[in-house]
Amino acid sequence: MSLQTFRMYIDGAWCDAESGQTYDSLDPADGKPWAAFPDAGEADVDRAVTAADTAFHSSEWRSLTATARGKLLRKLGDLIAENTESLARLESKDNGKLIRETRGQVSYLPEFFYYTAGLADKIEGETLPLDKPDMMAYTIREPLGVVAAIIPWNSPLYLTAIKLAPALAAGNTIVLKPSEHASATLIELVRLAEQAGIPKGVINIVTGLGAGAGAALTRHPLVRKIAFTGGAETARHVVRSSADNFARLSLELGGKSPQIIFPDADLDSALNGVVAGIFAASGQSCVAGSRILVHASVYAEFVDRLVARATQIKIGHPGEDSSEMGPMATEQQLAVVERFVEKAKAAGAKLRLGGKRPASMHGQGWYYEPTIFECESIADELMQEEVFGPVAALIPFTDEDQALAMANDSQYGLAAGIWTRDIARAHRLARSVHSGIIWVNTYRAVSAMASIGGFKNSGYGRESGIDSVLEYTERKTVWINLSSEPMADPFVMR
Ligand code: TXE
Repeated sequence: MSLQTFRMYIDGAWCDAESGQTYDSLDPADGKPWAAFPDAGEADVDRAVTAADTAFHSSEWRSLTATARGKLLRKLGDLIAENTESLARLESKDNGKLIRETRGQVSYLPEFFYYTAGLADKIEGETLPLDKPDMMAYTIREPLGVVAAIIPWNSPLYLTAIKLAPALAAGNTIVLKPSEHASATLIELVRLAEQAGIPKGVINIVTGLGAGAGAALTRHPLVRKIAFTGGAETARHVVRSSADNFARLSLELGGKSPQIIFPDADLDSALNGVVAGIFAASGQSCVAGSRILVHASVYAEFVDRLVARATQIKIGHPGEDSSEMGPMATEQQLAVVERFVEKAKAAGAKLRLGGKRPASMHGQGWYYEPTIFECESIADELMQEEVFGPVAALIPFTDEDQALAMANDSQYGLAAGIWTRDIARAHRLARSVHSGIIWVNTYRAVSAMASIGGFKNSGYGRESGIDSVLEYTERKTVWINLSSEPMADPFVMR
């Protein structure tokens, strides 16, 4: 079967890599190649960044008012809304995520563009109450220049929307680099941006491998900001690259998020929250609730109920509406999960469910069963390391102090779920758990109005929400001398 071919978009033109090289994308549901993408090299990346820089300084882009930029983003949101089903199907094919999930994500995607479009003309400066009566000063928020957006494979459209919309709302230009494992939907997004009338060079996309196109992009001297979502090891390369160009950084790096279940919680609801947290998207979610801390008085009952519930999960082709868990997105990620599971077994963690590929999907791609372990210690690898797969690790706690200590005993700090009906306890823990998102009696809730981002090794910077546009601006201070006196002694600071 011939492969579907995609092209990159640089300076308003669709193109191949200068070298003519391509890479294949594999369908996680059968492991077979289905599409080919240009494998961009240094020269292609340089062309894309130069085009973005030229567009940034062009009168066409600079003379657009912030309100007009907002209108372009709204138009792009409308076009996404008109193409929800095809985008959702494509993303499901590309990264193996359930069509139920991609449809839900893409249906909400326009909201990020509408909300951020509204922020474009509300980027305001301040007048400073100076301690110098003869002077006044005010500030202006200016765009940074070329933004490099490095996107992973787990939720390409969503993770791009929360970078692209604020970058453009603030007046920057952008070069997108999708993951080599899931590049297709970002190309379609750029096609819609072209239709929306976004001027040439403002959005560019280079497809390619991380060590090639990704590294060339993040170290390019004209890049002024890098917005990165991905793994911690790759982030370290990106941070080192930014030592060359001093680009600003925002990093969202995943986590090992705790779900804390108290005995007074609605346990039916907590059960669903735990299933959503670790088995939705086959656990390939930055906010996966992968360590589950349960009060000792309900621990045994909760584990049994979780095992019973997870046994019912319907593993199936991601494109079928009835499937509840699809494959892992890549063969490498499946191997990562298998390695973690084997090590946990060898270390003596108690396997309660799964721990293998499902026999029902034999020979059909990269599926893995919902897997449940009981751990002895919060120091166990499964309690500390991000697996990024459908592997839940449970442990009992005896009181709130111990639950808090366990929750914070982590290198990560992205999200946490707290399940209790005790309102004071919920607020106490919301204050003291070190993570960027706290969900009380819910999990995996997302809104354009709410920021996401981590503490500790989960990264820094915030995306989405009212401040997201400010992350793509720099403050400038303007001083005005109000005095009619000539400027005095030039050798004294004023
Ligand atoms: O991601 P990478 P990988 C975590 C998860 C997973 C691990 C590794 O634990 O097991 O990361 O996943 C580009 N310079 N998350 O290896 O490498 C790459 O091409 C510049 C958490 O697939 O981080 C892709 O576009 N760019 C996460 C992007 O970085 C480089 C989502 C992410 O790939 C590069 C995914 C380089 N040297 C994985 N090397 C989350 N936070 O949701 C690679 N890239």
